[in-house]
Amino acid sequence: MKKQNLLILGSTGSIGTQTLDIVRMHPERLKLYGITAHTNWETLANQVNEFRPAYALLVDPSSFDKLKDSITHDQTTLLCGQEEMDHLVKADDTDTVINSLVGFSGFRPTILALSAGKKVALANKESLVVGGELLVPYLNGNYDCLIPIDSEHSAILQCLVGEDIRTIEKLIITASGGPFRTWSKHQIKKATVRDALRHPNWDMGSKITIDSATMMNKGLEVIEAHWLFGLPLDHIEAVVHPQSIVHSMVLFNDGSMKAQMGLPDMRLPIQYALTFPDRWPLTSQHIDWTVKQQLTFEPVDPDQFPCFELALQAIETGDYAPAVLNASNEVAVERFLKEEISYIQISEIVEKSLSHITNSDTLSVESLEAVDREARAFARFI
Ligand code: MN3
Repeated sequence: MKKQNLLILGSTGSIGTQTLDIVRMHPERLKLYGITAHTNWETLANQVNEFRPAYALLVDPSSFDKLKDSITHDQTTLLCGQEEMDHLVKADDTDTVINSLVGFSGFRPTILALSAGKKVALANKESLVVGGELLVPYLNGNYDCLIPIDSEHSAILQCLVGEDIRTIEKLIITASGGPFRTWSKHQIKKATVRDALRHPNWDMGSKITIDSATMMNKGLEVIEAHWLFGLPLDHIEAVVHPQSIVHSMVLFNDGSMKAQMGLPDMRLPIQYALTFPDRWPLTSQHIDWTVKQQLTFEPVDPDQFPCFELALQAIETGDYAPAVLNASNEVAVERFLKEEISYIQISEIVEKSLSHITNSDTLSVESLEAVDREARAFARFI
């Protein structure tokens, strides 16, 4: 059997390192062709020494010498800089691009990979949130070329195997509710960075953990589902499910509802994105049905999570609004993590950015990048 050649964009992050766990478990079927990191040269060096991929790329030039000096063999070609990433994405030997870049920077590689006919396993939800309209033409109405790693969307995809898309009544995306689910509005006003980083069920990067606390993440995921599954917004719903066991659900037109369940473990959606529509074995923890289990569901409280509402408004406005939403949120989260602004100012910055920045140009990669820059500059100084 021919091995699947993988290129992991962002191999040193949470999704990247868990993807490498999957590669370790299936050496007979998966081959690491290339890995890239932004600045973390030490972890990248360890990965190069262990896996000996054909290529390794560090975006940050200032640490490139340190990376070179840490490599113990000569089987890997070392590259530096953003432009080289484009070549790796399009390379003949790349079968699958695992895009686990954080933020809007992941959009360009996604569209490049799809246009080059590569399979994309997508953890970078911003690609779809910001540029969904430009990606849709590459999807050809099937799910083989752009496969979500996001656990909710992976759950939906797993529920849809064997189903006719026209029979879908609703997609129901579950949300843990984050650390502030039970906090009053008054308490939330005083929330610190430490409070917001304390996610109850998932261990993830800091950007997405803050997005989970504000529930911006769930808003982005509704937009992501809208483009990925080609359904209008009124067919997509979010529900709070604090145990994070049901990863999402699909309601069909005969009233039947399918759910995909499991203990939270990102390795499952990562592996499924590589094997879809097949399943491979994965050693993991299972739900123990011999002890009492309680699964609960509650509606999203829009008052408590203004970011969720802002995301829905942005996709309803369409055009550049999701790009403004995403860019201003990325900056606001950065500023919150640096303790420059308070927790509630995250949604205020996003709201102000949405009402200030508009653009009437025809949608293109370049115009989205221009709006992204403008929104970032705006969000940085208010
Ligand atoms: Mn998710």
